[in-house]
Amino acid sequence: MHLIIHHWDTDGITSTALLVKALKLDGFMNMTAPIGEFRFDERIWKAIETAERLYVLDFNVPGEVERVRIPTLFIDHHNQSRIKNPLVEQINPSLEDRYYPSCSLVVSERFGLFNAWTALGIVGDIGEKAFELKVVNGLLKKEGLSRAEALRLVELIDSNYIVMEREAVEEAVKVLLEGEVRELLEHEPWVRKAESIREAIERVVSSVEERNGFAFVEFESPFNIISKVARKLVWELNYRGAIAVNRDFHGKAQLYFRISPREAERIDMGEVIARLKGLGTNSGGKREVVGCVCDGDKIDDALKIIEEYLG
Ligand SMILES: [Mn+2]
Repeated sequence: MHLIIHHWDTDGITSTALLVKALKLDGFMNMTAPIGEFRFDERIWKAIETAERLYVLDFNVPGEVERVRIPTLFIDHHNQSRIKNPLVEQINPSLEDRYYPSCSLVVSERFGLFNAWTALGIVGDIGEKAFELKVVNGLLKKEGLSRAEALRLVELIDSNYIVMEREAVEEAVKVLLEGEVRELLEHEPWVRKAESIREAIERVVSSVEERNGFAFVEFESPFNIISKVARKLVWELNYRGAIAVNRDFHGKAQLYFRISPREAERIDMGEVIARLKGLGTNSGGKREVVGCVCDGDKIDDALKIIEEYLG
């Protein structure tokens, strides 16, 4: 059996569909990791035991495949270390300092198969910026898809992981392989999920409070919408920054702090991340964002740290 492990987002799903079609794999099995966790869990390790060949797509886990003992093709575009396991062939242009906007494009080039999935993977990973790329516009045109339709398709495909349905993510590969791209726009289960996600985001955003130009929201939701909420508050509603707290995300607390590029000149996010980690939280981010997951009893201490930076 050929086993494919892929990222849960649109790029991971389209990369998988491309690989299956390019290699004409039948009798394959595809799996994604527990959503939000960059690791192989027991379910995946068990499947690897019975597989003859492994593919890992768009999933930045070089450390995990060091332990694999079957022939593996690892295709990615994230910055990562060189894999030393001789059973693993690692294809990643970033190893030669070449930036690729998506894994789907790496897969397409490797196998010479380009279609709407290639473009959707790119739109999924970099959003509107994808439309600055000739390859994206060319493929969308060929498939008769507008930019709005491409964005909508990404919203629909991503709805599966945002509502945290691992099995639906895995099934999405089959949905892609079995239907026309255009039909996906009407795929009922995805349309319903995308609708509940939109509603949940609207509800949260409408409860925003302002503190010194910063947006502040607290909510409880099983959906992984916190980054979208913060993005909307800063990018669309133009707050200096946004602090969002999901007090019950599958039993954990999530905190997200996004600031505008202007505030990023004043606030040292690296320092914020280090201090949040110092509380024993799982935190990470970059220049303009910090995400943090922790037990509920730590969230108020985390908020106190962030308040110090609001100026
Ligand atoms: Mn990707």
